[in-house]
Amino acid sequence: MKRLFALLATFATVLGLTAAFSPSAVAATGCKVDYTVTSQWSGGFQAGVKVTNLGAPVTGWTLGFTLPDGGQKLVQGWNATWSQSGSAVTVAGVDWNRALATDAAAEAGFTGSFTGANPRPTAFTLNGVACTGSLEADPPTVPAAGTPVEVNGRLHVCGVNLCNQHDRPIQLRGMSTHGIQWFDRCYNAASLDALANDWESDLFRIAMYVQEDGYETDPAGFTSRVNDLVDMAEARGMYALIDFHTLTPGDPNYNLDRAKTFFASVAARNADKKNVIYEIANEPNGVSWSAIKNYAEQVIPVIRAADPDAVVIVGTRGWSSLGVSDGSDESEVVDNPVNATNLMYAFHFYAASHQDDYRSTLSRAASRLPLFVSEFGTVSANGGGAMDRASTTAWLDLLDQRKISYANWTYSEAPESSAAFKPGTCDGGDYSSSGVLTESGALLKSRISTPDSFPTS
Ligand code: IDC
Repeated sequence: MKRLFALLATFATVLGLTAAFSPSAVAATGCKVDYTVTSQWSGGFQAGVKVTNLGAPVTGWTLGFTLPDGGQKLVQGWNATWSQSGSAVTVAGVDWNRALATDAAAEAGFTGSFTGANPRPTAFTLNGVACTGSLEADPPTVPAAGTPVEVNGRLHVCGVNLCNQHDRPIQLRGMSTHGIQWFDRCYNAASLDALANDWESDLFRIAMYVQEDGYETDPAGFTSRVNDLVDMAEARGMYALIDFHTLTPGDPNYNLDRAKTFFASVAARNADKKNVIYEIANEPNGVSWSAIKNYAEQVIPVIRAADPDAVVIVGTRGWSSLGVSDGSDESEVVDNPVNATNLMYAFHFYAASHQDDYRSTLSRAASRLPLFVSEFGTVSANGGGAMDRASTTAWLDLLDQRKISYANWTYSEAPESSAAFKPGTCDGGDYSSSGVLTESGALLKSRISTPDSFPTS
């Protein structure tokens, strides 16, 4: 009886794999699989799977593998169509990664739950052929020539992703200024050169506080400074994220008139640029999602009237936590989205304060909503305290897997552990040597400066 059951299970597995073949797919003659657990927490994990086709080119691929014991389950996958039947997992390529030339690779990932140990899955197959191959070394990836803006051009939202001019998902990695009313002197030719050239940053977020001696005290002056910083980012091939940094009071409607005035002006002035993204409310707090949505639906048309194509980011409830910090979750947004296109939702976290429950919300929400981590810290939510390297690494691995863009708080010399530079750095002209970096700055520079893999076709 037990034997028969096992036989039936094997048969079902084979059927499951076969049924998922794309009709035009050709069997691959060999393959190699790299399986990496990128983070693990109590009862859950996240893993990446890279399958390299060592055989003839295929026009469609289906990867199969077996989860090691009854306790492991697929929760959610991305960059492919994922399904599980018993212990057999089937992963089928999607439109943009379906064809695999000889030696080409496709990458996908998933989150899973587990009990007991969490060993590697077994019996990897590509179109039914066992993946036993290995390569001496991975072929070198050649980053596309050109600056991030040259390679990617004008951006748009595609499904839950941020897409480039080739309509392919990309991730932008970069840094946020501190409040420009306080640390303006840190943003100059030398520091922007360092960000573009040494950090190889894709993104520069311009945090323009509205209160706390910010925009409300000098609308014309702050508008003009933001525009100058947009130009400085553009000249270096970086995207500029214009952040209307509302924080206290937490209801963005308090600043509705100011937002309309500000965005009408910056959107008209920057409409022809390819590098501008608008973030209309930094961190709503103490306010309902419906009030935030109402604000967004009044500000977005003002931007669209002047600049119809740009991507807009809207903050979410509970300090842009998708509601988690208020005891809610992303369902309030999924069920009642902002009535606008080309829109992304902000998700912010501080790695020492926000951990597994926030990560699982992000993992879940990322397949339902276009998300942009327009601000995060490696430290506590007050901007200080010890850097949490393990949590920051788990977060950044997750964002990399999902191609979720991010900006780190802060590219500044503020006397707090979230700042990338040591106090006094902005007195001199050196933003490049390792001696000027804090622990957080060194970690972020090492993450951001790895080569981008922007698709170019
Ligand atoms: C903090 C700054 C700190 C400043 C404070 C009040 O690091 O120097 O005194 O704001 O303006 C956020 C906010 C961001 C906060 C940051 C750290 O978007 O403005 O900056 N933080 O507390 N959300 C979560 C954390």
